[in-house]
Amino acid sequence: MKSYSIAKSRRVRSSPYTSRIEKQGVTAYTVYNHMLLPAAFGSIEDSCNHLKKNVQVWDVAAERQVEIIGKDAAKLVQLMTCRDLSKSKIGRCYYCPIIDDQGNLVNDPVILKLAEDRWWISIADSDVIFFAKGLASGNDFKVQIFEPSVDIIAIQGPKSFDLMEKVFGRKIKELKFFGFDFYEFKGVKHLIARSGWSKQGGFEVYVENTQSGLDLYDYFFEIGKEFNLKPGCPNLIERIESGLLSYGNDFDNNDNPFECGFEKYVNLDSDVSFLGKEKLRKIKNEGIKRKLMGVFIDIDKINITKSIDITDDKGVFIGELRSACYSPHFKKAIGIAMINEPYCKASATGTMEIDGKSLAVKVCDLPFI
Ligand code: THG
Repeated sequence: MKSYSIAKSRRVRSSPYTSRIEKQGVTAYTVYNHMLLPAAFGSIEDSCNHLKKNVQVWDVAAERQVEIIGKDAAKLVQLMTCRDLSKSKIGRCYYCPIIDDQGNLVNDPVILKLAEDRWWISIADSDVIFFAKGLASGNDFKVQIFEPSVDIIAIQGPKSFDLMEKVFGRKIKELKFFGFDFYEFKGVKHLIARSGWSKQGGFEVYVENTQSGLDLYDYFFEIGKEFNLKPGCPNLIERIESGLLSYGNDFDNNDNPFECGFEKYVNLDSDVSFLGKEKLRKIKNEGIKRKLMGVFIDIDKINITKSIDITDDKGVFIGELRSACYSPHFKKAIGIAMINEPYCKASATGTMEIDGKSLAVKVCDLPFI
């Protein structure tokens, strides 16, 4: 396959860590929230194996924050998500589908409650800031909405706990999953959450003091040898095996949260008000007609750049493949597909065509592992 370089510009923003990851051998970027997001450091299979056993430091500055602050901040944040945040606590992260007036998905961020009147929405790849500003303006909410200067470094993998203890001390190991607190590095406090876009365990440092963040980045690699630390990035194979969904790839604004398996984050029975609530109630009562499922594909190399139709044995459309990779764990290709009723159940089968070849597809539940 021919490869191209990416034309950088002000519009395709770099991160504070870009020059570092380029020295460290980044080989592919994607663009996420109008920013460079590393996509590979050489073989993604090797990186996946390394991530499952060791620890990696990732430049995930492209996970941008939308800060909402002011008297009506909590009201606005609640209006945007179908997850009931009325009992939410300061110092906690919440995975929250953002929903529009039609009950469709706008984003699937992690939301951090910094104070009763101050929130960060740590967004996936869509312009939540304009959605928030439109709602605030239309409802005359007393809030300020902006993108703060925050550039996340993720530390992921089973050895992340020992690496982080060495840098921040024993207390960091007491942090609960999706909790956050402030920890000091050389006299500068950093907000650190136990979270990250892998299922291998880890942390995310929300860097506000850029110089200290760069020092921290370098310090990880200074002391990381004993943990076999390597630079990395969100890994396509690991995230598909783990069933971590990607907005824009696996689902988008044409899909609703029930179709995407987000029902546990849809709270229709509480009395909080949010956009699309009645639409979601209707969708729930009528039942969904399709669902995101896992698929095994009978091929050993796959790299898709658009969705691919899946058909039944008569050639009738039954769904579409939206993400895929070769899985070393299963020794075959796996993917995430939106599958119609009645095929959206484990063991259903179909067919797909790639490069003129007809391939057998078998449906399964998510997550794979
Ligand atoms: N970290 C931060 N911001 C982010 C991401 C992140 N913004 C973009 C993107 N990732 C948002 N998408 C997700 C998807 C899944 C999870 C986090 C962000 C996730 N899910 C856990 C799971 O599925 O097991 C836990 C969800 C839960 O609370 O139940 O971690 O990675 N800062």
